Amino acid sequence: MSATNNAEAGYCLYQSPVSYYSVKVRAYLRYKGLVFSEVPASDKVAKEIIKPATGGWRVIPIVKTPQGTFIQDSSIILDELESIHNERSITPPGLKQQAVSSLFELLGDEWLVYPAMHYRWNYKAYNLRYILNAFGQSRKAHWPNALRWLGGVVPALKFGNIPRFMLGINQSNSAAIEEWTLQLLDQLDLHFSHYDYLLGSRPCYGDFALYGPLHAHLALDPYPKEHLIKPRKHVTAWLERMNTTPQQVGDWLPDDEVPDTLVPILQSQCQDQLHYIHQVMAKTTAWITKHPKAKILPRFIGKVEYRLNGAAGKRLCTPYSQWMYERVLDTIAKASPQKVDDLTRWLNTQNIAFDPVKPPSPLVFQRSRLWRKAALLGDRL
Ligand SMILES: N[C@@H](CCC(=O)N[C@@H](CS)C(=O)NCC(=O)O)C(=O)O
Repeated sequence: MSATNNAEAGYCLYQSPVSYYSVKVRAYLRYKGLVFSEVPASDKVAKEIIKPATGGWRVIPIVKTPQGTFIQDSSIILDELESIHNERSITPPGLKQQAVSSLFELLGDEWLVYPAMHYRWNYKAYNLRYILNAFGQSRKAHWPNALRWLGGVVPALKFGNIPRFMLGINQSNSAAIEEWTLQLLDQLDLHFSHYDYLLGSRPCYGDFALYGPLHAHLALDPYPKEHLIKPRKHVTAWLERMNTTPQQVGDWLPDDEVPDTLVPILQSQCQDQLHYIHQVMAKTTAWITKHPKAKILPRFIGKVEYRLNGAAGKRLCTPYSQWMYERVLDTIAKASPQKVDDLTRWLNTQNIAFDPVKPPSPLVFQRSRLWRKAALLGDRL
Protein backbone atom coordinates (compact mmCIF):
# COMPACT_ATOMS: atom_id res chain seq x y z
CA MET A 1 0.00 0.00 0.00
CA SER A 2 1.64 3.21 -1.11
CA ALA A 3 -0.63 5.64 0.77
CA THR A 4 0.87 7.16 3.87
CA ASN A 5 0.03 9.93 6.27
CA ASN A 6 2.99 11.92 5.06
CA ALA A 7 1.84 15.22 3.52
CA GLU A 8 4.69 15.09 0.99
CA ALA A 9 3.30 11.86 -0.44
CA GLY A 10 0.28 13.83 -1.62
CA TYR A 11 -3.10 12.32 -2.33
CA CYS A 12 -3.80 8.66 -2.91
CA LEU A 13 -6.45 7.67 -5.45
CA TYR A 14 -8.03 4.23 -5.03
CA GLN A 15 -9.19 3.47 -8.53
CA SER A 16 -9.44 1.35 -11.61
CA PRO A 17 -8.38 2.65 -15.04
CA VAL A 18 -11.65 1.38 -16.55
CA SER A 19 -13.83 3.07 -13.93
CA TYR A 20 -15.86 6.01 -15.19
CA TYR A 21 -15.61 8.17 -12.07
CA SER A 22 -12.03 7.18 -11.21
CA VAL A 23 -10.65 8.58 -14.45
CA LYS A 24 -12.67 11.77 -13.91
CA VAL A 25 -10.83 12.32 -10.61
CA ARG A 26 -7.47 11.27 -12.04
CA ALA A 27 -7.80 13.80 -14.88
CA TYR A 28 -8.67 16.48 -12.31
CA LEU A 29 -5.64 15.66 -10.12
CA ARG A 30 -3.43 15.79 -13.20
CA TYR A 31 -4.89 19.07 -14.42
CA LYS A 32 -4.28 20.68 -11.04
CA GLY A 33 -0.72 19.34 -10.99
CA LEU A 34 -1.27 17.83 -7.53
CA VAL A 35 1.04 15.14 -6.21
CA PHE A 36 -0.81 11.83 -6.04
CA SER A 37 -0.30 8.10 -6.16
CA GLU A 38 -2.72 5.51 -7.48
CA VAL A 39 -3.71 2.24 -5.88
CA PRO A 40 -5.77 -0.33 -7.81
CA ALA A 41 -8.97 -1.31 -6.05
CA SER A 42 -8.02 -4.95 -5.51
CA ASP A 43 -10.14 -7.24 -3.36
CA LYS A 44 -7.66 -6.74 -0.51
CA VAL A 45 -7.81 -2.93 -0.80
CA ALA A 46 -11.61 -3.10 -0.95
CA LYS A 47 -11.71 -5.08 2.28
CA GLU A 48 -9.03 -3.22 4.21
CA ILE A 49 -9.44 0.36 2.98
CA ILE A 50 -12.53 1.04 0.91
CA LYS A 51 -15.23 -0.71 2.91
CA PRO A 52 -14.05 0.62 6.28
CA ALA A 53 -13.90 4.14 4.75
CA THR A 54 -17.42 3.99 3.29
CA GLY A 55 -19.27 2.03 5.93
CA GLY A 56 -19.23 -1.19 3.92
CA TRP A 57 -19.69 -0.08 0.28
CA ARG A 58 -17.22 -1.31 -2.32
CA VAL A 59 -17.12 1.76 -4.49
CA ILE A 60 -14.45 3.75 -6.32
CA PRO A 61 -13.02 6.33 -6.58
CA ILE A 62 -11.91 7.13 -3.04
CA VAL A 63 -9.22 9.67 -2.28
CA LYS A 64 -7.05 9.61 0.82
CA THR A 65 -5.77 13.05 1.71
CA PRO A 66 -2.21 13.66 2.97
CA GLN A 67 -3.79 14.11 6.41
CA GLY A 68 -5.17 10.57 6.22
CA THR A 69 -8.89 11.32 5.75
CA PHE A 70 -10.96 9.70 3.02
CA ILE A 71 -13.24 11.40 0.52
CA GLN A 72 -15.76 9.39 -1.49
CA ASP A 73 -17.78 10.47 -4.52
CA SER A 74 -16.08 12.06 -7.49
CA SER A 75 -18.03 15.33 -7.34
CA ILE A 76 -17.34 15.77 -3.63
CA ILE A 77 -13.67 14.96 -4.19
CA LEU A 78 -13.50 17.76 -6.77
CA ASP A 79 -15.41 20.16 -4.47
CA GLU A 80 -13.17 19.48 -1.49
CA LEU A 81 -9.94 19.73 -3.44
CA GLU A 82 -11.16 22.90 -5.15
CA SER A 83 -11.75 24.46 -1.73
CA ILE A 84 -8.13 23.76 -0.77
CA HIS A 85 -6.27 24.26 -4.06
CA ASN A 86 -7.75 27.38 -5.58
CA GLU A 87 -5.22 27.93 -8.34
CA ARG A 88 -6.40 26.65 -11.77
CA SER A 89 -10.01 26.90 -10.62
CA ILE A 90 -12.50 24.78 -12.57
CA THR A 91 -15.44 27.09 -11.81
CA PRO A 92 -15.97 29.90 -14.31
CA PRO A 93 -16.85 33.34 -12.92
CA GLY A 94 -20.18 34.00 -14.73
CA LEU A 95 -23.52 32.43 -13.84
CA LYS A 96 -24.34 31.29 -17.38
CA GLN A 97 -21.07 29.42 -17.71
CA GLN A 98 -21.42 28.04 -14.17
CA ALA A 99 -24.89 26.71 -14.94
CA VAL A 100 -23.67 25.13 -18.17
CA SER A 101 -20.70 23.57 -16.39
CA SER A 102 -23.09 22.11 -13.78
CA LEU A 103 -25.47 20.81 -16.44
CA PHE A 104 -22.58 19.08 -18.18
CA GLU A 105 -21.54 17.59 -14.85
CA LEU A 106 -25.06 16.19 -14.53
CA LEU A 107 -24.95 14.94 -18.12
CA GLY A 108 -21.55 13.29 -17.84
CA ASP A 109 -22.04 11.72 -14.43
CA GLU A 110 -25.63 10.63 -14.66
CA TRP A 111 -26.79 10.39 -18.28
CA LEU A 112 -23.80 9.15 -20.24
CA VAL A 113 -24.10 5.89 -18.30
CA TYR A 114 -26.37 4.84 -21.19
CA PRO A 115 -23.75 4.84 -23.95
CA ALA A 116 -20.98 3.86 -21.52
CA MET A 117 -22.79 0.73 -20.32
CA HIS A 118 -24.46 -0.11 -23.62
CA TYR A 119 -21.29 -0.04 -25.70
CA ARG A 120 -19.29 -1.93 -23.06
CA TRP A 121 -21.71 -4.75 -22.28
CA ASN A 122 -23.86 -5.10 -25.39
CA TYR A 123 -20.84 -5.58 -27.69
CA LYS A 124 -19.41 -8.49 -25.76
CA ALA A 125 -17.90 -10.22 -28.78
CA TYR A 126 -15.54 -7.25 -29.18
CA ASN A 127 -15.04 -6.18 -25.60
CA LEU A 128 -15.28 -9.14 -23.26
CA ARG A 129 -11.71 -10.35 -23.44
CA TYR A 130 -10.39 -6.85 -22.87
CA ILE A 131 -12.74 -6.03 -20.01
CA LEU A 132 -12.23 -9.32 -18.16
CA ASN A 133 -8.53 -8.71 -18.35
CA ALA A 134 -8.86 -5.08 -17.22
CA PHE A 135 -11.01 -5.98 -14.21
CA GLY A 136 -8.77 -8.95 -13.38
CA GLN A 137 -5.59 -6.82 -13.48
CA SER A 138 -7.03 -4.48 -10.84
CA ARG A 139 -8.81 -6.94 -8.64
CA LYS A 140 -6.44 -9.91 -8.67
CA ALA A 141 -3.11 -8.20 -9.16
CA HIS A 142 -1.45 -10.92 -7.01
CA TRP A 143 -2.57 -13.79 -9.31
CA PRO A 144 -0.26 -15.11 -12.07
CA ASN A 145 -0.60 -12.88 -15.13
CA ALA A 146 -2.08 -15.57 -17.36
CA LEU A 147 -4.92 -16.19 -14.91
CA ARG A 148 -5.81 -12.64 -13.93
CA TRP A 149 -8.58 -12.31 -16.52
CA LEU A 150 -10.48 -14.90 -14.47
CA GLY A 151 -10.65 -12.31 -11.70
CA GLY A 152 -12.80 -10.25 -14.06
CA VAL A 153 -15.58 -12.82 -14.19
CA VAL A 154 -17.33 -11.84 -10.93
CA PRO A 155 -17.35 -8.08 -11.60
CA ALA A 156 -18.40 -8.72 -15.22
CA LEU A 157 -21.39 -10.72 -13.98
CA LYS A 158 -22.33 -7.85 -11.67
CA PHE A 159 -21.74 -4.86 -13.94
CA GLY A 160 -22.81 -6.69 -17.10
CA ASN A 161 -26.38 -6.55 -15.78
CA ILE A 162 -26.41 -2.78 -15.56
CA PRO A 163 -27.60 -1.99 -19.11
CA ARG A 164 -30.63 -4.27 -18.97
CA PHE A 165 -31.57 -4.45 -15.32
CA MET A 166 -30.54 -1.04 -14.04
CA LEU A 167 -30.92 1.17 -17.12
CA GLY A 168 -33.63 -0.69 -19.00
CA ILE A 169 -31.71 -0.80 -22.28
CA ASN A 170 -33.27 -3.35 -24.61
CA GLN A 171 -34.02 -4.04 -28.26
CA SER A 172 -36.77 -1.44 -28.36
CA ASN A 173 -34.59 1.50 -27.35
CA SER A 174 -30.96 0.60 -28.14
CA ALA A 175 -31.11 1.98 -31.71
CA ALA A 176 -32.34 5.35 -30.39
CA ILE A 177 -29.60 5.35 -27.74
CA GLU A 178 -26.97 4.67 -30.39
CA GLU A 179 -28.33 7.35 -32.70
CA TRP A 180 -28.28 9.89 -29.86
CA THR A 181 -24.73 8.88 -28.87
CA LEU A 182 -23.41 9.37 -32.41
CA GLN A 183 -25.17 12.70 -32.64
CA LEU A 184 -23.72 13.82 -29.30
CA LEU A 185 -20.22 12.78 -30.33
CA ASP A 186 -20.59 14.68 -33.60
CA GLN A 187 -21.79 17.74 -31.70
CA LEU A 188 -18.81 17.50 -29.36
CA ASP A 189 -16.43 16.95 -32.26
CA LEU A 190 -17.71 20.12 -33.89
CA HIS A 191 -17.42 22.00 -30.60
CA PHE A 192 -13.85 20.85 -29.96
CA SER A 193 -12.86 21.83 -33.49
CA HIS A 194 -13.35 25.43 -32.27
CA TYR A 195 -12.55 25.30 -28.54
CA ASP A 196 -10.02 23.46 -26.38
CA TYR A 197 -12.58 22.73 -23.64
CA LEU A 198 -16.31 23.24 -23.12
CA LEU A 199 -16.08 26.88 -22.10
CA GLY A 200 -12.92 28.09 -23.77
CA SER A 201 -9.29 27.47 -22.94
CA ARG A 202 -9.77 26.05 -19.44
CA PRO A 203 -11.61 22.93 -18.31
CA CYS A 204 -14.63 23.17 -15.98
CA TYR A 205 -16.45 20.59 -13.80
CA GLY A 206 -18.42 19.62 -16.89
CA ASP A 207 -15.27 18.67 -18.85
CA PHE A 208 -14.12 16.32 -16.10
CA ALA A 209 -17.55 14.70 -15.84
CA LEU A 210 -17.67 14.15 -19.62
CA TYR A 211 -14.18 12.73 -19.58
CA GLY A 212 -15.17 9.84 -17.28
CA PRO A 213 -17.46 7.97 -19.71
CA LEU A 214 -15.74 9.19 -22.86
CA HIS A 215 -12.32 8.01 -21.75
CA ALA A 216 -12.87 5.01 -19.44
CA HIS A 217 -15.59 3.42 -21.55
CA LEU A 218 -15.85 4.81 -25.07
CA ALA A 219 -12.17 5.47 -25.75
CA LEU A 220 -10.82 2.30 -24.11
CA ASP A 221 -13.39 -0.44 -24.75
CA PRO A 222 -12.47 -1.97 -28.13
CA TYR A 223 -15.78 -1.55 -29.99
CA PRO A 224 -16.53 2.12 -29.23
CA LYS A 225 -12.83 2.99 -29.39
CA GLU A 226 -12.69 1.84 -33.00
CA HIS A 227 -16.12 2.93 -34.18
CA LEU A 228 -17.02 5.95 -32.07
CA ILE A 229 -13.89 7.72 -30.89
CA LYS A 230 -11.23 7.01 -33.51
CA PRO A 231 -13.18 8.66 -36.37
CA ARG A 232 -13.63 11.88 -34.34
CA LYS A 233 -10.30 13.63 -34.25
CA HIS A 234 -11.34 16.71 -32.25
CA VAL A 235 -12.89 14.61 -29.49
CA THR A 236 -9.70 12.53 -29.53
CA ALA A 237 -7.57 15.66 -29.19
CA TRP A 238 -9.71 16.90 -26.27
CA LEU A 239 -9.35 13.47 -24.58
CA GLU A 240 -5.59 13.82 -24.89
CA ARG A 241 -5.65 17.36 -23.49
CA MET A 242 -7.77 16.21 -20.56
CA ASN A 243 -5.21 13.57 -19.64
CA THR A 244 -2.31 15.95 -19.07
CA THR A 245 -1.04 18.62 -16.72
CA PRO A 246 -0.99 21.66 -19.01
CA GLN A 247 2.05 23.87 -18.48
CA GLN A 248 -0.14 26.93 -18.60
CA VAL A 249 -3.86 27.28 -18.32
CA GLY A 250 -5.86 29.51 -20.56
CA ASP A 251 -9.00 31.43 -19.76
CA TRP A 252 -12.74 31.09 -19.98
CA LEU A 253 -14.53 32.68 -22.90
CA PRO A 254 -15.05 36.38 -22.13
CA ASP A 255 -18.34 37.97 -21.02
CA ASP A 256 -19.85 34.74 -19.71
CA GLU A 257 -20.25 33.53 -23.30
CA VAL A 258 -21.55 30.01 -23.93
CA PRO A 259 -20.63 28.67 -27.37
CA ASP A 260 -23.52 28.02 -29.77
CA THR A 261 -22.06 24.57 -30.40
CA LEU A 262 -23.14 23.50 -26.89
CA VAL A 263 -26.75 24.60 -27.29
CA PRO A 264 -28.11 21.52 -29.14
CA ILE A 265 -26.51 19.28 -26.51
CA LEU A 266 -28.18 21.21 -23.70
CA GLN A 267 -31.52 21.21 -25.54
CA SER A 268 -31.55 17.45 -25.85
CA GLN A 269 -30.29 16.96 -22.28
CA CYS A 270 -33.01 19.15 -20.79
CA GLN A 271 -35.68 17.45 -22.84
CA ASP A 272 -34.72 13.91 -21.78
CA GLN A 273 -32.52 13.85 -18.70
CA LEU A 274 -34.52 16.47 -16.80
CA HIS A 275 -37.70 14.55 -17.60
CA TYR A 276 -36.11 11.54 -15.89
CA ILE A 277 -34.95 13.67 -12.94
CA HIS A 278 -38.51 14.92 -12.44
CA GLN A 279 -39.72 11.31 -12.23
CA VAL A 280 -37.00 10.60 -9.68
CA MET A 281 -37.98 13.63 -7.62
CA ALA A 282 -41.64 12.57 -7.57
CA LYS A 283 -40.77 9.03 -6.52
CA THR A 284 -38.26 10.19 -3.91
CA THR A 285 -40.76 12.65 -2.46
CA ALA A 286 -43.41 9.92 -2.25
CA TRP A 287 -40.94 7.63 -0.48
CA ILE A 288 -40.04 10.33 2.04
CA THR A 289 -43.72 11.04 2.71
CA LYS A 290 -44.21 7.35 3.40
CA HIS A 291 -41.12 7.14 5.63
CA PRO A 292 -41.17 10.45 7.55
CA LYS A 293 -38.72 9.22 10.18
CA ALA A 294 -36.08 7.96 7.76
CA LYS A 295 -32.90 10.03 7.64
CA ILE A 296 -31.07 8.04 4.98
CA LEU A 297 -32.46 7.30 1.53
CA PRO A 298 -32.11 3.88 -0.09
CA ARG A 299 -29.87 3.74 -3.19
CA PHE A 300 -32.79 2.59 -5.32
CA ILE A 301 -36.53 3.19 -5.03
CA GLY A 302 -38.31 0.94 -7.52
CA LYS A 303 -38.33 1.92 -11.17
CA VAL A 304 -39.26 4.99 -13.20
CA GLU A 305 -39.98 5.56 -16.86
CA TYR A 306 -37.60 7.57 -18.96
CA ARG A 307 -37.38 8.75 -22.54
CA LEU A 308 -34.29 9.09 -24.64
CA ASN A 309 -34.17 10.38 -28.19
CA GLY A 310 -37.80 9.45 -28.81
CA ALA A 311 -37.56 5.96 -27.31
CA ALA A 312 -38.84 4.89 -23.91
CA GLY A 313 -37.54 2.70 -21.12
CA LYS A 314 -37.90 1.85 -17.48
CA ARG A 315 -34.95 1.99 -15.14
CA LEU A 316 -34.04 1.86 -11.48
CA CYS A 317 -34.86 5.10 -9.72
CA THR A 318 -31.77 6.51 -8.00
CA PRO A 319 -32.51 9.38 -5.59
CA TYR A 320 -28.84 10.25 -5.98
CA SER A 321 -29.77 11.72 -9.39
CA GLN A 322 -31.93 14.26 -7.54
CA TRP A 323 -28.93 15.30 -5.46
CA MET A 324 -26.82 15.76 -8.60
CA TYR A 325 -29.58 17.92 -10.08
CA GLU A 326 -29.69 19.94 -6.86
CA ARG A 327 -26.06 20.83 -7.47
CA VAL A 328 -27.22 22.69 -10.60
CA LEU A 329 -29.93 24.47 -8.59
CA ASP A 330 -27.44 25.38 -5.84
CA THR A 331 -25.20 27.07 -8.40
CA ILE A 332 -28.11 29.21 -9.51
CA ALA A 333 -29.40 29.89 -5.99
CA LYS A 334 -26.14 31.63 -5.06
CA ALA A 335 -26.53 34.26 -7.81
CA SER A 336 -28.24 37.65 -7.65
CA PRO A 337 -31.86 37.96 -8.98
CA GLN A 338 -30.53 40.05 -11.87
CA LYS A 339 -28.11 37.32 -12.94
CA VAL A 340 -30.79 34.65 -12.61
CA ASP A 341 -33.06 36.75 -14.86
CA ASP A 342 -30.28 36.99 -17.45
CA LEU A 343 -29.75 33.25 -17.30
CA THR A 344 -33.48 32.52 -17.64
CA ARG A 345 -33.75 34.85 -20.63
CA TRP A 346 -30.77 33.21 -22.30
CA LEU A 347 -32.17 29.69 -21.71
CA ASN A 348 -35.51 30.76 -23.18
CA THR A 349 -34.02 32.37 -26.27
CA GLN A 350 -31.94 29.23 -26.86
CA ASN A 351 -34.94 26.92 -26.43
CA ILE A 352 -33.22 25.08 -23.60
CA ALA A 353 -36.13 23.74 -21.55
CA PHE A 354 -34.47 24.02 -18.17
CA ASP A 355 -37.12 24.63 -15.57
CA PRO A 356 -35.36 24.84 -12.19
CA VAL A 357 -38.07 23.09 -10.17
CA LYS A 358 -36.97 22.64 -6.57
CA PRO A 359 -37.53 19.27 -4.92
CA PRO A 360 -39.81 19.42 -1.88
CA SER A 361 -37.29 17.41 0.16
CA PRO A 362 -33.70 18.37 -0.63
CA LEU A 363 -30.97 15.77 -0.20
CA VAL A 364 -27.35 15.82 0.89
CA PHE A 365 -24.70 13.24 0.01
CA GLN A 366 -22.39 12.77 2.95
CA ARG A 367 -20.36 9.94 4.47
CA SER A 368 -21.21 7.75 1.47
CA ARG A 369 -24.94 7.99 2.11
CA LEU A 370 -27.77 10.10 0.81
CA TRP A 371 -29.49 12.01 3.62
CA ARG A 372 -32.63 14.09 3.84
CA LYS A 373 -31.26 17.56 4.35
CA ALA A 374 -33.88 18.31 7.01
CA ALA A 375 -32.90 15.24 9.00
CA LEU A 376 -29.24 16.14 8.81
CA LEU A 377 -29.87 19.71 9.94
CA GLY A 378 -32.14 18.39 12.71
CA ASP A 379 -29.33 16.16 13.88
CA ARG A 380 -27.00 19.05 14.35
CA LEU A 381 -29.41 21.16 16.44
N1 LIG B 1 -21.46 8.94 -7.97
C1 LIG B 1 -20.29 8.17 -7.66
C2 LIG B 1 -20.34 6.92 -8.50
C3 LIG B 1 -19.28 5.91 -8.16
C4 LIG B 1 -19.49 4.61 -8.91
O1 LIG B 1 -20.61 4.27 -9.34
N2 LIG B 1 -18.39 3.87 -9.08
C5 LIG B 1 -18.46 2.57 -9.71
C6 LIG B 1 -17.23 2.32 -10.52
S1 LIG B 1 -17.09 3.46 -11.85
C7 LIG B 1 -18.54 1.57 -8.59
O2 LIG B 1 -17.60 1.42 -7.83
N3 LIG B 1 -19.70 0.93 -8.45
C8 LIG B 1 -19.95 -0.01 -7.41
C9 LIG B 1 -21.36 0.12 -6.95
O3 LIG B 1 -22.05 1.01 -7.45
O4 LIG B 1 -21.76 -0.62 -6.06
C10 LIG B 1 -19.06 9.02 -7.95
O5 LIG B 1 -19.20 10.03 -8.64
O6 LIG B 1 -17.99 8.71 -7.43
